[in-house]
Amino acid sequence: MIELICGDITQAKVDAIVNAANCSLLGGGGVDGAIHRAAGPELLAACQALPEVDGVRCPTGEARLTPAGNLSAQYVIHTVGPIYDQVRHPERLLAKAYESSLELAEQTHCNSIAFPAISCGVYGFPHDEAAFIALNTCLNAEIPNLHIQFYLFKPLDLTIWQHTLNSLL
Ligand code: AR6
Repeated sequence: MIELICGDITQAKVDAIVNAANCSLLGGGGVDGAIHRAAGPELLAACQALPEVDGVRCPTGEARLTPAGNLSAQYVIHTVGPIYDQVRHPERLLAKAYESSLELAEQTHCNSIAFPAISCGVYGFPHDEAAFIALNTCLNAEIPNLHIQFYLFKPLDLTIWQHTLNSLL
């Protein structure tokens, strides 16, 4: 089941909240900053404890799991979407970011997960294209009984996601 919500993802009542992070997993602006502020310093400490190679804790398209600090969720799944105009196949990497996050949710037996619009902020992904990839990937994931929420921050994004979901169903 996919549910579309206009609002702040830090308020989501789900097992896992997905963070649109950067490869360092050390925080940033946008939704990443909001999640770290709401979760508190325990989240940053959990990220710092993850293995890193040359400062990279999570390559683009992959995902990593941590506890969620002060958030009501049990886990934060940190994933890294592509910077739209800096990679050859941004659509493949965006789909992979969603797939990697869903795999971690399944492995950890989550019943519910909340996604933001990965790469749709400073990473510059066109929102209609991103909505199609996000929703199509989730619809094809076939994880039984996983309740998937999308938190769209801006009303216009909610409209785009709703329109895209209707066209895919
Ligand atoms: N709840 C839900 N969505 C939000 C929230 C929120 N509280 N705040 C912003 N958004 P962005 P990216 C939306 O830039 O493009 C960070 O600095 C926002 O309107 O957060 O993947 C990281 O550290 C947009 O639609 O993520 C990386 O360096 C969407 O979240 C970089 O930004 C994603 O925007 C990642 O860039």
